[in-house]
Amino acid sequence: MGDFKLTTVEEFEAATNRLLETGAKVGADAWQLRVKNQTPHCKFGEQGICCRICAMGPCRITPKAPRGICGCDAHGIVGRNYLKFTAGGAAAHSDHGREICHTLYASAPDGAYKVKDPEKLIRIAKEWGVETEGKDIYDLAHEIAEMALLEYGKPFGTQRFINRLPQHTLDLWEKAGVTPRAIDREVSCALHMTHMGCSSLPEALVRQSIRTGLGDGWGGSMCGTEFSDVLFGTPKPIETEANLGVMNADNVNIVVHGHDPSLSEMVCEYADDPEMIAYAKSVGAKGITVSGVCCTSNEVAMRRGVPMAGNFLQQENVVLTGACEAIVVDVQCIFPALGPLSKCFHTKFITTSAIARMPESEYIHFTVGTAAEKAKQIVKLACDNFKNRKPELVHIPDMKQKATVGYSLEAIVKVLDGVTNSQVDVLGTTKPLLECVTSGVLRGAVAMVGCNNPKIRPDTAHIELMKKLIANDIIIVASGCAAQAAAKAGLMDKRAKDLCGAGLKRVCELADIPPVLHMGSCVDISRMMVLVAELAKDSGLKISQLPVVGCAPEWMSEKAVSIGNYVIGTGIDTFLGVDPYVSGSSEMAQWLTNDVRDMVEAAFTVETDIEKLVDAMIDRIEEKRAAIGI
Ligand code: BF8
Ligand code: SF4
Repeated sequence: MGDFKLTTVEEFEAATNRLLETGAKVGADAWQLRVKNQTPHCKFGEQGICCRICAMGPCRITPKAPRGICGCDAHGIVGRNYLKFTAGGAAAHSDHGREICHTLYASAPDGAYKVKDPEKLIRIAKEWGVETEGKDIYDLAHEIAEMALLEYGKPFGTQRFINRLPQHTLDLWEKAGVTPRAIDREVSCALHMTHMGCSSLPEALVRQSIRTGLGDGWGGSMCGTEFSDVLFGTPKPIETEANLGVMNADNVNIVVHGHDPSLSEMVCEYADDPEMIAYAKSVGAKGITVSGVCCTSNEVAMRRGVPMAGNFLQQENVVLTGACEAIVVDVQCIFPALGPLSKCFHTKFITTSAIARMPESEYIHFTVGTAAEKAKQIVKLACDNFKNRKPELVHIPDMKQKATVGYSLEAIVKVLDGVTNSQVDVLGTTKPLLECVTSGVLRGAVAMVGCNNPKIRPDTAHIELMKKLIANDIIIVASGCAAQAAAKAGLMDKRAKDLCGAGLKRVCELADIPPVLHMGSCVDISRMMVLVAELAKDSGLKISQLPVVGCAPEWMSEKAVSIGNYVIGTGIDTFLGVDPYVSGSSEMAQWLTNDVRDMVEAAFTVETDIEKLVDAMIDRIEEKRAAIGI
């Protein structure tokens, strides 16, 4: 293994503590302090039994007061809260997808946004029954973008991308009444159902949660992924680095944070511009380093190899280095804390979207039409800020790991073909991967996704689970902040193959891959859904029969709940390390962990003990293998 060694959570924490010392010197607040002020959390909120959807309340359920003023019981209140949570997540993901469709609609051969993967565009057009022969690629892009935008509000019919699923899943959905209609309709219907005096029946609320989630996963998120690929290129394996050590004290540091690649792609483009690099040198820096936080980081890492400064609970750390000239954000998962925190340093906190406005930020309204000009303005502003750095506050932890990222479905199919050298067609097939699984070389796969949450020691669950899974010959596909946790630890370094069981190690060697494959941002969990659909079709099995499970051990956001719903909705058992505020209703807990299986052949397991969680996943994978006789 040479000098390769994983970075431990203890080392992450030591680096963070050193940064918090700088923070204390300048009077900065930090999430570690705010968690203390918020603990213990409200018990009613924790159990999901507080209702404030009408002005007769708020109503809280206790043994003495088992019903709200309208008569709603704990099960109805918990169920409505759960559906609202899902709707918030589906709306956020899908609106991100919608923005990408608008960007595609504005693409032009001489504009800021071009079509970088015309083949993928043509493939989707054919899938959607659109004539492509002899058509100008930009005309086709605009036609497909408009069709995609109509998926959000079409009055009739269901989502186009669901035709990628095996017939069995479609039949199941029809029977259960969860086939997703227009994306906005599912969100809207969810909010209608949770209005005062509508649904309070757990079964109905769970059903619509699944349907709303499926509208996200097989609708809005899938549009986000597919059309980002068309615009910015379908990811291929690429080398990068991860953790705070990717920031460079000699350079102007720009950190991109958020989710929508329309902004970050442009910032990266201009940061690479020789004119801008010369400008950075003119202000005394040696160059410009762009690094990322959260999913925007995943997007630019997958396509450009831009290094990853960190994940969700590390966002304040980038400012605490004292070496961040600008943190540029678009939407989602951005701490409002960055406003006051950046004021303690020289950092410019630049917000760019009308969707995410925050106090104490500099707002540079970014639109597709003004993208080039605004991106240039942002890079220049960061360079101009270099001189305001306070050298006595600068400390960048010397901590980073190498990572190979960029495993889109297309890339996975291609690299795994190297294992068996079977024939591939245009998109390729998942047969080589299936052979590895059926032969037992690989026991199965886990999709590890989601956030950090202070309720779990940050990154511990991700890293410990991954270590044990790969040691048991279970390959991991990861996205979002889970993927960044893996990269920071070193699990996306190809040398991590030595931590695997003999079977997975062999696959890593033959295919030249790390044991944890970076599949992208959270909208890219749609890539995982297409992968399982392909595996099911290629094997003739049902999705629910595949030895594959999902896991979000440190999740925190509404988006994660929407994802959870579409992952189980697609037939994949999902393991959560944080309870989705349903412990206050035995009926809701029963529905989500058991009864929902009758609708979609999969359910949630909630387990806060990491050891038990990983063992439960391994057991489930082995049960599934035994059931199909492999
Ligand atoms: O969409 S994993 S903290 S960054 S919500 Fe957010 Fe969670 Fe990170 Fe990406 Ni996903
Ligand atoms: Fe209370 Fe019912 Fe109003 Fe909810 S809807 S706040 S339970 S009265």
